[in-house]
Amino acid sequence: PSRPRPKVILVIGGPGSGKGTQSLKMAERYGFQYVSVGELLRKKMIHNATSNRKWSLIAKIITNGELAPQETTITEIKQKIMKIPDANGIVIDGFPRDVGQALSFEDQICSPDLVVFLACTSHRLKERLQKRAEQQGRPDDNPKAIDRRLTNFKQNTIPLVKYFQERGLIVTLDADRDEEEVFCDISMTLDNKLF
Ligand code: UP5
Ligand code: MG
Repeated sequence: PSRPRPKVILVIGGPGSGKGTQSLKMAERYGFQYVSVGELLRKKMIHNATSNRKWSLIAKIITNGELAPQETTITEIKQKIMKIPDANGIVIDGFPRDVGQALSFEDQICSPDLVVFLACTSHRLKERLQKRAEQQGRPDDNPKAIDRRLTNFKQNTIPLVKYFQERGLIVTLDADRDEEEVFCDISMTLDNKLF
């Protein structure tokens, strides 16, 4: 008999809400493959920005904290997912960003099994990103881009969360707490809803 399709979990939340941190923990505990859409786009833009006009434009967009074009993003995700070997599941970090992207993902790739929304106060988001900016320096961790990322998130998140709520796919977790506390809720949710 053919194997069932891997479970697909989407992790959404504001910039600095812990999407990367928690998705990696999920991948480790449940043997999921991990896909960070932001990382995918950043790698591609660094490789291609000097030689390719489309990607040099996208590099500017991302560095300013705006969203890359939807079709490019979907194409990148599709290519990445097709290369993934057999897996229990796939956890996708930082996608979708708005309802249009959600519709396009469902149309072109698949319906998610679960959406995890990491809810966090703006104050906490800023605090975490400022701290990270001092240590690492992602191109979009500057004050202006952080503000753009927060504004974009606020504008798009309510309709997106509502969209997934209406389909009974989303769990909202309080991500304003310690990493371990948040992950404890995530594992309880996954154990209950997916296995
Ligand atoms: N940290 C994490 N959890 C903590 C906790 N519970 N308590 C205390 N500290 C905690 O965490 C951020 C920082 O906080 C880290 O230093 C961590 O140690 C600490 P992280 O796990 O990195 O949070 P995350 O939500 O992943 O934050 P990130 O900055 O990555 O979020 P963004 O949404 O801004 O970044 P992403 O990479 O997803 O997207 C970047 C850009 O790519 C977008 O702005 C956009 O330009 C582009 N993009 C698209 O265009 N389309 C897409 O579909 C996706 C991305
Ligand atoms: Mg991240």
